[in-house]
Amino acid sequence: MTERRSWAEPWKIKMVEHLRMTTREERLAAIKEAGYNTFLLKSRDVYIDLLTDSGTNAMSDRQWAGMMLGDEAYAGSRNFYHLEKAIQDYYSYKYLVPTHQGRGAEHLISQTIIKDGDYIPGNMYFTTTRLHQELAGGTFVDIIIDEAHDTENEFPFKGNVDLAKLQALIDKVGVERIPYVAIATAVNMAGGQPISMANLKEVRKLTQKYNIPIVHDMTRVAENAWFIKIREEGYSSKSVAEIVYEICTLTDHATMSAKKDPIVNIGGFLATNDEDIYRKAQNMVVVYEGLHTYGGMAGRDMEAVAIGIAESVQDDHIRARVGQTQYLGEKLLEFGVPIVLPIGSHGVFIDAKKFLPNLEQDLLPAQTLAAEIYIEGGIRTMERGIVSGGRNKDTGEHNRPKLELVRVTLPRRVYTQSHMDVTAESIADVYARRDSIKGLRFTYEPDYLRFFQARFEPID
Ligand code: PM9
Repeated sequence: MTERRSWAEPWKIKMVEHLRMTTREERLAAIKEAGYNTFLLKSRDVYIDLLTDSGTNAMSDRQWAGMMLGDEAYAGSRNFYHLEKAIQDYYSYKYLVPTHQGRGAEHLISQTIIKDGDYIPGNMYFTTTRLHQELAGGTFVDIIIDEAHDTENEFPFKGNVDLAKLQALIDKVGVERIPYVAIATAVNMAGGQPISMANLKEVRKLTQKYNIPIVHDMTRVAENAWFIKIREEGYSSKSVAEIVYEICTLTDHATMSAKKDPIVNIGGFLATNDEDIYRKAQNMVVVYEGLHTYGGMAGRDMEAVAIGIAESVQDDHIRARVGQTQYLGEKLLEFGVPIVLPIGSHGVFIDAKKFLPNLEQDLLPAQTLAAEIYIEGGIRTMERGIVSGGRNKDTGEHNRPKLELVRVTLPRRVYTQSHMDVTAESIADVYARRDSIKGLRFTYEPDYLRFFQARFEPID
């Protein structure tokens, strides 16, 4: 008997998509043309695309079959009712308002609940979420535990809320200025770090005392549930599906980018237990997204999401999904590459400050590193540091997140272990020549979510 059995993906490949290899010269030209922003590269110039796990997933044969059952009626599509049932059965929420993707739902909830001058405490910001809070007149306040800002701290639940920070904010601004607490599962900007069930229950207790609702960013809830299953006492014999359901019952409203956990290419929704919020959001969705029984999705898209939700909470699926991330992370650690610990759920996050210690934050180390990783092996990753942090909405100064990271993100069911090996080796080669790497500076900076469209040039 071997001491340890390997896991393997609970699927096999039915169709393949060819990848294009490029030369170093071609990549140098491509990244220059893209203003050293990996978001501006053409996909055909990318070999292994680890920019994001958002909408880049491979759907199953069942999901593709479901696409053929698309009921493209303008109103009352049967796929809407299937999706509504999936959200009730797997996530416990009563009411569904579909949207084209996650930020559509963020827009609806922010405009529905936030008033000018409000504060929204949350377990770390997310780019689109915070912008929608700000556009509605709110100010985001970070209440995540300090451990989350330390890339070397191996605390198993770095997505936890610091209850003292939450209480301090309530005492300072008053409960009437806090429309809700924003709780993300598998906290993206912290490195895909989970919140524990025990901590969520504490947050629930405190917020219920003050009658403050919880808005759950459930984009990667199943991945969070996996970590609860393997790390939290009392949960090892529960299924991921049971844990997901329990998490959701501890919250009031939820926004979902279905492009992640539910393994589709487009879609999202707002879900809630509150009839009043539901009515308001349902009315608003017809202004910004589409009728309330499709909200920007085709019937076939809703069908794929409904089937994907059921697939996403299967233990075997999540074990392999998170297992692939762990595999890549361990490979990078073997090469000595500094990454966020513990290894997260949906990607490996490289600590660019440690990787490029000679570059101060104003020289945009994570942006620079993402460009270098592309040049080295045609691998596309994403900056998650000062560029993603944007500017303070009141002072106009750069927000300076403590974490200056490059996210190497894994689409679901898309790449093989060999792609992970090539990725790790390629990043190790950049690490070997790290001393010669110089920084970047902005040449163009858009007003909103600048990381998507900003352009840069190398500093000589
Ligand atoms: N996340 C990601 O790559 C795609 C856009 S930002 C580069 O991680 C959370 C936790 C997300 C998220 C998107 C959204 C917005 C909300 N919450 O992209 O609008 O990770 O579907 O969702 C991205 P949409």
